[in-house]
Amino acid sequence: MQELEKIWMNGELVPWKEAKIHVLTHALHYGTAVFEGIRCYKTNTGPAVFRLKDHLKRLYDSAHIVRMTIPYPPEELEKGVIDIIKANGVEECYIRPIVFRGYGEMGVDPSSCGVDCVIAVWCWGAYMGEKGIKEGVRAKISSYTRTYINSGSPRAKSSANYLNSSLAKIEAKDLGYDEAILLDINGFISEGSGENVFYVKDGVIFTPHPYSILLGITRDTVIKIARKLGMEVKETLCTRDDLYLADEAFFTGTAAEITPIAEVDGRKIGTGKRGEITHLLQEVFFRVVRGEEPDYESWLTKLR
Ligand code: PPE
Repeated sequence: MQELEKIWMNGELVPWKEAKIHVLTHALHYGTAVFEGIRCYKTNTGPAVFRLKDHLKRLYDSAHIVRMTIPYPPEELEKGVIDIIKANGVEECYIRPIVFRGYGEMGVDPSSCGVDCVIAVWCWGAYMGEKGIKEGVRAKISSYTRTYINSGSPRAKSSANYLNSSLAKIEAKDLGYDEAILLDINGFISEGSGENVFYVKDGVIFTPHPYSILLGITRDTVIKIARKLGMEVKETLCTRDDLYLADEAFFTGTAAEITPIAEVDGRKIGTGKRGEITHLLQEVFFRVVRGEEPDYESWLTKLR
């Protein structure tokens, strides 16, 4: 990992190497943490954080679901994000706020452990490579089922949910694929290990309904951009056959941005290359995040 200068830790900017926690931190043992992933992009008027308020809203919602109280108001975390980007002097970065049960008593019950809060930033290029963004990635339907709505709360971006993602990702990579697509407990498509899934059929855009997925902010961004371009978007039940027979498919996520899916389980999707609608959505998306689409300016928090 390429280290930067500082990390925001419980309200202080501490040197990168000193941002440490105790080995008996509750979250390390029991996954009692919620986090966010946000990107800051370079624009003509300096760095700008994309949909910061929406990401922080989801962080507080995740904490609410897992019964943690974040010991700061949202304005303070917003300021923390801006301060930590400035302190590291970067123009573009990935931002990772994490809120977790700290050092106290051991045991599953977290109630005697305080809640700690950290915001780190680092430079993160294309999640599945530049080639993936241009040519698409190869995906595999996972043998792992997405965390069930009554066991892991997929709506919360909680660390505990990511063991499910991690197992699916390892399996997919072991089998020579780039990414996993997980089905929900009823066998319908839910999402990738760290992305939402979309496909295009006969000019209509489809994406799984919100029940078993993390409600991605990039997902919402793409839905809004597509509708504004006059395209039809349906949030519905999607099956693996729908995906196999789609004309185009793509992943969305803060880290993954918009990554085309070229192949699923050895079946080419459409031409097996980046589709036209996917390409158009990518072009508009990258203009939006770089501040080149005035209609979407309100999504940017400018640092200068
Ligand atoms: N589903 C999952 C399971 C997920 O992890 C992400 C983001 C999304 C959907 C898309 O959400 P959004 O970023 O709001 O569009 N995954 C984050 C973590 C990736 C990682 O490897 O760490 C991310 O993209 O930041």
